[in-house]
Amino acid sequence: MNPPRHGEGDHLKGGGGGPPSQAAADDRLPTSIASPTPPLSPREDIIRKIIHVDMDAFFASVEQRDNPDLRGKPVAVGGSSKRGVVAAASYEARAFGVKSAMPSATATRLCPDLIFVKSRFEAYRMVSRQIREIFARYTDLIQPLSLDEAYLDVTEDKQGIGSAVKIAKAIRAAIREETGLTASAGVSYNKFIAKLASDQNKPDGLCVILPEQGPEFVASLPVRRFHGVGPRTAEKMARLGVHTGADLAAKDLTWLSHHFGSWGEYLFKAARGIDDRPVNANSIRKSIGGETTYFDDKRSEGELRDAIEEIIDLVWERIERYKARGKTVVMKARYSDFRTVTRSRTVGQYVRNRAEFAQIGHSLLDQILPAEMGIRLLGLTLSNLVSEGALRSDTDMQPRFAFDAIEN
Ligand code: TTP
Ligand code: MG
Ligand code: MG
Repeated sequence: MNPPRHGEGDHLKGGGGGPPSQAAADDRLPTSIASPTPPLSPREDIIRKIIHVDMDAFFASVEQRDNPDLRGKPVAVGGSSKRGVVAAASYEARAFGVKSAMPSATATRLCPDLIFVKSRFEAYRMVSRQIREIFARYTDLIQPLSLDEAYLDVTEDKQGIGSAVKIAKAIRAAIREETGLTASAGVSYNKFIAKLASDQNKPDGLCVILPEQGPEFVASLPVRRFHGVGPRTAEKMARLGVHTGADLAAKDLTWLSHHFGSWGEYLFKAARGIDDRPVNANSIRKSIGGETTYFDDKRSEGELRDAIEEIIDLVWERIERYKARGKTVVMKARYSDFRTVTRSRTVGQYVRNRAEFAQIGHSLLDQILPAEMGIRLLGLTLSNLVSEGALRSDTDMQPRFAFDAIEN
């Protein structure tokens, strides 16, 4: 639906060196050769083949697909009210600077013709199920990060297709064919770079980064594109004179640990194109939750009730997706002065349905009402989990509504 903006021929831009053809490129992502650089993975003799797939302007594209009147127009999914926030923006809207997590009022100022559409999670979930089913044809190692994206480890070529790039192409074609939507894909040797690569030629793009191109590719990018570096971390880095991957790679581990704590080691490796994290298909999790950081602090009971409802939707969707059963619900609230409080309730029986979960959520909110000051973050977590099937961890799951929640 979105016309390809970039030909696949330029998929290696930013990768450094002359872009080899895709076929040639893929021949050089070997399944098993001696590692040319320090350990790339716990198995030093294996270079993994990782694909990161991410749908283009996901919620907005689904709305444009389902309502032809919206096609080719600037569309925002989210509330148009004064305090609403844009969840997703169509690429037509992005041309005006409209983007996810922007207050709707700002978006309207930037793009007066912007069309606001209410979210329809059922439709997004349906597409999410479809794409996961497509992924599963090509690999059993799938780590979803959110409804619209996942890491796939295709080192073991389940269908014998012969190359990671061919697999990525087949997946993109199947998604287009079966959902009527476009996805972008990044192909590389680790998760960190594959995710950067999927973003490189969006929308409807493919980008391959070979092991020898990794460090140079990372060096060329602004740090704000790194997964986990939100606006606040990017600002902090800028204050420290770190703007690009190259700036980051110039810092040693001691400096990084001093400024970024336990995150320093990850940054040290990432800046060098190294990421050992495996695609985590089925780790057992102990809790499931979600939280939102707001642009405008919320204080009135009405605002807070609306806010908790949104979080109930977000978290209940995850609970259902993982078929999680738990007895304890924890609410977290952070005040405008950054003080964080939690309230929790444990029930005798597992929380069975959304209504029950919602009732507990609101009763926890009651405990902090009237709010003593504005609230900048709200979250709910279901813990004390008993698995009803394989529950997987989403420790590096992207916050969907928050934009800086992973920075803490
Ligand atoms: P993203 O994949 O981050 O964004 P996107 O699919 O809209 O656009 P892109 O082409 O750049 O990938 O998020 C997927 C969906 O998650 C998005 O369509 C709406 C939702 N979302 C929010 O609700 N709030 C947010 O802050 C973000 C970033 C996403
Ligand atoms: Mg997306
Ligand atoms: Mg995404």
